[in-house]
Amino acid sequence: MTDASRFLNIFFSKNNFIGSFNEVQNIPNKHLPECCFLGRSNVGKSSIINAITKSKKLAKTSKTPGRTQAVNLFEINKKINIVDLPGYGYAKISINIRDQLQHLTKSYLTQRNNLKKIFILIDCKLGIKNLDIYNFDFIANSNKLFSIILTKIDKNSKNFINEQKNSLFSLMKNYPNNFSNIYVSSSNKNIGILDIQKDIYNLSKNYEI
Ligand SMILES: Nc1nc2c(ncn2[C@@H]2O[C@H](COP(=O)(O)OP(=O)(O)OP(=O)(O)O)[C@@H](O)[C@H]2O)c(=O)[nH]1
Ligand SMILES: [Mg+2]
Repeated sequence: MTDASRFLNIFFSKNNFIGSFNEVQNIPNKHLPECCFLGRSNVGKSSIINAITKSKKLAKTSKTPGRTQAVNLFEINKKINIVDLPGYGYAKISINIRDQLQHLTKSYLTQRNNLKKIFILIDCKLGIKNLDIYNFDFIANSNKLFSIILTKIDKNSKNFINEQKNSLFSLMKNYPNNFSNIYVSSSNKNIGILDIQKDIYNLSKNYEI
């Protein structure tokens, strides 16, 4: 383990769960910079938060899609917030709840002023869906920054991962002012987690490590 990864693992393991919120105005900790994890249900948002924070059960994960149904706020080292958002695109959730969750997510993305960076997760095997593109457009129209994380790459070949990455890079030409980076990750195998930790750490500071 390198010094940088040891340092970051210690930084991120000082974490705590602040709460689950259904109204944006009730979310505390506005004084800290914040990043959030957005993506389809079951893409691995809660799992990657656990991988980043080196905590097995900080964010609740599930084999059943639709597990996270509120804005869940975690504070890291009293320096930065991480937010786990409800997933989208899960057909078995009632239309009523789906509308409520969509409204909550949209208000969060547009009204949360300390939100510095949005990580949009895409399941590498499934690739981009219409709802993902809808979210890229929505975020670009809200003048926010985002990076993409291709998840669960332990299930895919190197060639396939590169093809997915390249097609995403072409699509990102449409978002020159908002898109920053593409990460490839596996929470199960701890792949790509260090680079995401560095990115989040840098958001909590104004300099690069
Ligand atoms: N193979 C593999 N499976 C993963 C990985 N990350 C997550 N999973 C599995 O994918 C499923 C969903 O993971 P979650 O982290 O709960 O997904 P989520 O995006 O938070 O889902 P919602 O809360 O429903 O939106 C679980 O069964 C995880 O074990 C990974 O890197 N590789
Ligand atoms: Mg979840």
